[in-house]
Amino acid sequence: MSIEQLNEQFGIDNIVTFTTGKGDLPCIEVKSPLATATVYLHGAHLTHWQPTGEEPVLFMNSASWFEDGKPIRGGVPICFPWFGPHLVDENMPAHGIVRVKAWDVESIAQDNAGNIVITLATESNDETYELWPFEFKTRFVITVGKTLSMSLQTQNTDDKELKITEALHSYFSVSDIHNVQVVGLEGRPYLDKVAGVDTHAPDGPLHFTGEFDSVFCDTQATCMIIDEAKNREISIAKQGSDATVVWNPWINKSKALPDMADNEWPQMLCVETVNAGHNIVTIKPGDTHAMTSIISVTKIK
Ligand code: TA6
Repeated sequence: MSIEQLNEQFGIDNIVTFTTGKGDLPCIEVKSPLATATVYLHGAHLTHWQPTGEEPVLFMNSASWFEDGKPIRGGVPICFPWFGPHLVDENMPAHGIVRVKAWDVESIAQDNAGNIVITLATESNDETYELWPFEFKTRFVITVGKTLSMSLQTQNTDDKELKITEALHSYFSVSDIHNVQVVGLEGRPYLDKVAGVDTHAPDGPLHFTGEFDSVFCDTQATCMIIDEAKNREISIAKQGSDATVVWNPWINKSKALPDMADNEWPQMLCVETVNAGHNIVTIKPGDTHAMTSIISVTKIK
């Protein structure tokens, strides 16, 4: 559909507009009294969310690609139907197959509370079947308001079980990674992917002094990013998710990533809503599984 057709069918006057974004990719611009947001149809990728009266909550990297076939780096990449590298074939794309697909718009509406509810969808086809031989339909429901809700809903349209791992790989904007902390994972066991060891979090909040890439399994906890310099706490609550990943690439990994600016890593922190590691999701034929991340921001003082 053209931008004009998308606006005709799904636009909401002065609040929801389809436009041509970076890389000439089509995107949805939300400007409501409650918040602003930007969602690219490429990968159903939310790149911006800013509640009224707050600074932008998501980090967008200035060197990100905005190209067909390549993932956007920043905002909320959708990792599905696998998280991380493919378990057996290193030639397969990292983090699955849908973050580089063009998703379709299923509906856009304003609810009674003034939130904008955007439903995007994608489903299996010959191309995805080559990469992952299963039939599925996945919807991404984004509710944009003073709070952000993102729900990844996967329906098994196959006649055999689906086994998936998945993530809402959210990049948050922070003042300086050296000066923020994460609460909610105290004392929990995790896989430290940098050191390659299983270990335990400290009893207190997480602090960051170097590259941090950790998978916390078996946790449904709400996490908080405490950012005193920005006078805010970002709450990451979740449903249908049994793992949380925390990531900052630090200086060397940033330099090694071709689509990451060298000097922006201090301003980002990923706290990801995940099912991965041994937290694998099994979906029976005909069933639907939902994983939801609910983001809210409060002032510290
Ligand atoms: O979620 C953390 C992680 O798995 C890291 O290991 C790093 O690979 C990051 O995702 C980014 O992955 P990407 O494929 O987007 O470069």
